Amino acid sequence: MSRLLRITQLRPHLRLVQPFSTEAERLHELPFKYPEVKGSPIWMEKMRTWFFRQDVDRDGYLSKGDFEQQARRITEFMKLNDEQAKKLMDNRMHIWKYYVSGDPDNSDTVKIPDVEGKRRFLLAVNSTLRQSFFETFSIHFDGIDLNNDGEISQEEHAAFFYGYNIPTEFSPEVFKTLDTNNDGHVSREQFLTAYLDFIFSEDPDSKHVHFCGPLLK
Ligand SMILES: [Ca+2]
Ligand SMILES: [Ca+2]
Ligand SMILES: [Ca+2]
Repeated sequence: MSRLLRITQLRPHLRLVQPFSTEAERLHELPFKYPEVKGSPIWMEKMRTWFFRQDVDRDGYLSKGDFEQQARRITEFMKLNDEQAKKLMDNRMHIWKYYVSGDPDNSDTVKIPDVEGKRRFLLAVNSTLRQSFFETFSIHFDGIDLNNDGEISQEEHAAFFYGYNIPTEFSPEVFKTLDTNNDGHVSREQFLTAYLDFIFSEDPDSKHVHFCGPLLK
């Protein structure tokens, strides 16, 4: 059973549990600075958008094929060489394996329903799984930082949007909200801060509401 599917077995009254952390792990604490997610309309809209963006073949499910397509689209957009393309595909498969971790079945065939996924996701974001979101998003950063220089450039960000089938015309505006020190690059901290805010915040006025492009109604 996949990690997200297993989330359905979590009891609704489950509350956040603060893990052990040190000052040096300030970034790792970010997910726990947000209160319990209630599933407000703005949050549901964001999650609908997030799932839809990852569902690249638009069949209403998240599957391994979607993650393969993301890698292929970015490879095409950035004209990556074979070695870079393989590294990117490995990265996407790493993320996919996280999604289906613990699944005793063939993970190629495991699919996560879009609509059900949001309900399950609400349980997940209010559990200790918050820490694993942080880890997965950090791996995601590695897959967007294609030249491995520790920062996301404007072009790499546009490729990230292209991989999700988000019109790249929206990339520059979103990039500006990520690059909070305005130096033309998005650091891992800036990326994670925005991604976590997108997933855990219910503030409709947050500047990270459009992390995955325009919200889908
Ligand atoms: Ca799909
Ligand atoms: Ca880079
Ligand atoms: Ca920056």
